[in-house]
This record gives sequence, structure tokens and C-alpha cells, in this order.
Amino acid sequence: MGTLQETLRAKIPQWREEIAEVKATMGDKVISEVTVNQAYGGMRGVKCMVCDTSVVDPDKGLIIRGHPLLEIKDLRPEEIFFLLLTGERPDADAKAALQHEFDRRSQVPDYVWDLLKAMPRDSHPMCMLDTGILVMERESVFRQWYDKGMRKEDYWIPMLGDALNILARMPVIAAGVYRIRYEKGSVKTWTHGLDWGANFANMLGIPDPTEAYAKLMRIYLSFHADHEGGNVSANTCHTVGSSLSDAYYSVSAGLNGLAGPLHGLANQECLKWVLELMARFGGSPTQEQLREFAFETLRSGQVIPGYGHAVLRVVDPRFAGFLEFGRKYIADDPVFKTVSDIFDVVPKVLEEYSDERVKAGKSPIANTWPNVDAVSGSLQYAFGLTEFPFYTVLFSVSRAMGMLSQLVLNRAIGTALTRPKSVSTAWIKKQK
Ligand code: CMX
Repeated sequence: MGTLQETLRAKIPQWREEIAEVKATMGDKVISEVTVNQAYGGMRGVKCMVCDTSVVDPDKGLIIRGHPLLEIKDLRPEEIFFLLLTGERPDADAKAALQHEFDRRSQVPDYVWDLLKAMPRDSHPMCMLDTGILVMERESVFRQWYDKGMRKEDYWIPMLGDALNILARMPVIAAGVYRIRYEKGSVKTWTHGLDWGANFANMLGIPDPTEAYAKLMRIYLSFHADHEGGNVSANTCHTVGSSLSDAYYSVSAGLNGLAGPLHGLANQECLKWVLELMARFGGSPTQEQLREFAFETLRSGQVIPGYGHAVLRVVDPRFAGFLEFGRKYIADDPVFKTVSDIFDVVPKVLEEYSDERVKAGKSPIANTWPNVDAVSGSLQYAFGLTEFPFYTVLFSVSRAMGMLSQLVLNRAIGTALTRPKSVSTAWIKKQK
């Protein structure tokens, strides 16, 4: 097997041919219809874009290049990145070559640190991460090649260069944000030869005598890497990239979407909810207390963070994988135990509440099961990363792999500028 670059160079012409054939033979086939509710409802369920890195099956969850997540849960994050991009798992040499790419690209420019240190002390860690990525835009190889004049066929090459630079620096910047924002001492640098996940764990500076935290970080980074193309972060990154903005602009935009409480910020919200619950009842609540607290949240017009999903209709396999990890390594941790208890109670509460909603003429809650955010924060908390506003930054480091894979592939296959047609309410009313 070749390196990442060689594998892509061999595969891209085949993918271009395959897509040209699909368009020529099936171009006029209708694959989706749109109702008025969908137009007002965030385009939920409308099939109108293509993403080959992963699929989210409502009944099975995340499937990366044909592999259900829990079947490849032991792959390292960098192997997941290779798989997302190429559809193949790297062999030992390809993995080592990718590791070497990260090693040689991991130096963060000094101006990033100067900027992050100058930001107000109460800046959200996500704002600091986004800023750190965006300010490096001047380094974009894609923009340099584009300004000089480049053939469309070659767009993916500098895009991949930018993607590798961003991925190599992202854990360094993210860990630096943690250490600057929470005054943990000087920022740490990348260790050559150490894998991506363990490097990130190490640079955060969380004590890890048993190396279990590095293990957590590897699965954390693998599990959040991609979730097909329509979620807010991937879709935003894709849309910005479709105007040929480079990877720094595109990923930074995607991360701004991830920073919202209905998307990546839900892990922060979720842990906050769990800690409030425990504070109210002086520790682990009984099932009855938990039920009471959940209904109180719902009746005050708020969502229960970590539950529900726009696509999934089953327990998120990422939740299941993290729960298994927690049961193995931190079974007795009180916050983790409470998260497990919540899983026993909240789906039933949401079902009851959904029935009430329907009786009141509102839409049902489509999915009452937990998503990844319901548990991920409790694992970090147990290992000592207790500053929960930072959790979305961890998610971001991982999700950058998915966004960047999609960007490179979209440049490789020449995906068009995104430009759906909007309609006005007046136009809709005329369609009666
Ligand atoms: N608690 C309370 N109400 C919920 C709910 C929850 N966990 N999940 C859905 N609902 C409500 C919705 O708010 C919506 O109510 P309105 O019609 O009054 O606005 C109604 O049920 C129908 O929504 P839906 O079709 O079931 O779900 P959507 O596709 O509209 O929304 C999501 C999906 C994730 C935004 C929603 O389930 C939610 O807000 N969950 C809590 C936040 C969360 O965990 N987000 C993380 C998702 C994973 C990720 O992207 O990172």
C-alpha cells in the first residue's frame, strides 16, 4: 500500500470516473422530495448532498466507509482519518508515514500564541480555538497555489497539504488553549513519534500514570471524527469550502457551528445538567428524584442535553462505546454512575413528555435515546479535565478530521458551489 498521498492519487481518477458515470446514467433520477415543513424545519431528511466519508443510519448510527463504528473502535484516530479519506485502512508503513507528516508539520507559529494570550480571560475556549485556526490562514498552501493559477484537477493537492498542517497543529493549539485559558502553566509542544491521541493527552497535561487517559483520548478522537455531511459543522465547512475558500476559513466556520448548544456544545451543557442534578440532591439521585428533575427541565421549556438526535433513532453507538469504556475504567466514579442512571430514566421521561406534546398538538420527540454528548463529558471529568466549557474543543479536534476529509474529497471530485434555492412564505402560500 502507498502513503496517504499515493493512495489518493491512485483513487481520485477512479472516483471521478465513477461519479461521471453515475451522473451520466442517473442524473435525472429523483432521490428526494421537499415538504413545506422540511423547508421551515432545517431541511431535515432532505437528500440533496453527497458525502462518501461516512453515513449515519437512523437505526445503526455511524458507519465509516462501510464499517459500523463499534467494529472499528480500536483503530487509532489517524487510521480513522486515512480511512475517511481513502476508504482503506492504512498498513503499518502508511501509518508511520502519516505520523511523520504530523511530526514535521506540528510547529505552531508564535503569532498564534501571542494572539491567544492577548484574548480576554473570559473568552470561550471555542472562540480561542477558532481564532487560533483562522489566524493561520495566511499559511494556506491552497490560497498560494490558487493565486498563482492552478488547474481544477489539482485543487485537492494543496487542500490536503492544508488539511495535514491543520490536523498536526490542532491538538497543539487546543491543548495550548486549555493551558492558557485555565492557567495551567506554559504550553506544551508536540512529541515526535507519539501518536495523535496520546500527544494531545500529553500536551493537555492531565496526570496519566496508567495511560488510561491517553486511551480515552484516542477513542474520543476516533468517535467524534465524522457524522456524514449534513450536520451543522460539516455542512457549514462544506458550504464555505464550496466557494473555494481555503481549509482555514472553512474549518474555522465549521467549528463556529459546532460551538452551538444544539450541536457540539451539548456535551458542556450535558455535564452542567448532571452536576446541577447532583448538587440539588446532594450526590447521586434516586430514580424518582431524577425523574422529577428531568420533568422540571422540560416544563421550564428547556431540552435535556445529550438526548435526541436529528437523524438517529436508536442509542448512539458512540454513547454505547463510551459507556463500555467508562464501565471498564471508571465504574465507581459518581458522575459517571449518575450518567448511567440517567440513561435508565430519561428515555422513559422523554417518551411520556413526547406523548404530552402530541396531545397538546405539538410534534413528538423523534428520538428519546442518548447521543454521544450524554456521556463523553463525564469521562473527561473523571480523569480530571473538569473545565467543561472546554469539552467542545476536544470534540472539535476530532471533528476537524471529518471536515477536512470531506473538503479534500470535494475538491478532488469537483463538487459545485453550494447554492440551494430559497423561497418566500408568500410563494409557499401561492402553492395551495
Ligand atoms: N429534550 C427536550 N425536547 C426535545 C429533545 C430533548 N432532548 N429532543 C428533541 N426535543 C424536542 C425538540 O426541541 C422539538 O421541539 P419543538 O418542536 O418545540 O421545537 C421536538 O422535540 C421535535 O424535535 P425532533 O424532531 O425530535 O428533533 P430535532 O431534529 O428538531 O432536534 C436535536 C435534534 C439534537 C437538536 C434535539 O434532539 C435536541 O435539542 N437535543 C438536545 C441537545 C443535544 O443533545 N444536542 C446534541 C446532538 C448531537 C450533536 O449534534 O452533537
